[in-house]
Amino acid sequence: MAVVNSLELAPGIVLRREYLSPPEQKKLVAEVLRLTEVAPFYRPQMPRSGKPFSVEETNFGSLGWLSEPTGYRYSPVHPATGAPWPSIPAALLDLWGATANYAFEPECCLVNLYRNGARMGAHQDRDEEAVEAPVVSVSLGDAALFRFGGANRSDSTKSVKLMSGDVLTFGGPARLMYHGIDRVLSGSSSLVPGGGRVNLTLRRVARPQKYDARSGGRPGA
Ligand code: MD3
Ligand code: FE
Repeated sequence: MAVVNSLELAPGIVLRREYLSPPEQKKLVAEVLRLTEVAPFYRPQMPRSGKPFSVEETNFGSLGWLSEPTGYRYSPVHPATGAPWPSIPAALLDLWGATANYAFEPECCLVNLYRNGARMGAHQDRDEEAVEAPVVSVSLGDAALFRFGGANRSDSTKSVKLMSGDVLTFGGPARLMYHGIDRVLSGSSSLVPGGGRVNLTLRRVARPQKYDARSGGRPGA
C-alpha cells in the first residue's frame, strides 16, 4: 500500500496530497479529455443574470449539474447535444470507493476547466438531496488557491493551495460550507494540454433507499 499524506484541514475536510501519482494524473486527464469529445465543455450561465461563468464545464455520470438563467438543476443529458453524459471513469469510481467512506456510488462527476484567469466565486453546493453523502474533489494541472469558510457566508475563511493529484473530501460539518477558487497559478503545471486546471467533483445526488446514517450505509458497519 502506498503511503498517503492525509491532513484534516477542518472538521469534515480531508486533504490527500498527491493521492494520484504523476502517471495516474496523466492517464486520467487523457481519459477525461477523450470523453469531452462526446460531452464537450460548454460555458454555464448564472441564474437570473445569464452572466457567463469564467469556468467551462461538462459532466459524467447519470446526472449532470447545470447552471442556466432559469436556475441550477441536475439533468440526465448534455444541454447542447441532448445526449446522455458519458459514464464516470472507473478510476474515479475506485477513488470514490477508497476515499468517500460512503456505501453508494456517485451519480455526478462535474468537470470544471479553468483556462486563463478563470475563477469560482464563493458558493455552497446544495442542489443535492443526499447531503449526508460527502463530496470528493480531484485537482489536475495548474495549482489553485482554494478558499473555504463555514455554513454562513460571513464566517471567517482559510485558504489552501491545491496541487495536481490532490484529493479533497468534504463530509459531515463541511458538506454545506462556503467555498471557491480565488485564482489559478497559470503555468505551474504542464499536465493539461493547452494549459490550465481541471477539477473533477464527485457527488451523490439522490438519496439512496434504505440509507442508514449510523453506518454510512455499509452492511455490517
Ligand atoms: C466543499 N469546485 O464544482 S473543488 C464546484 O476547484 C466547486 O473547481 C471547485 O466548488 C473547483 O462546486 C472547488 C472543492 C469542493 C468541491 C465541492 C464541495 C469543495 C466543496 C462541496 C461541498 C463543500
Ligand atoms: Fe462547489
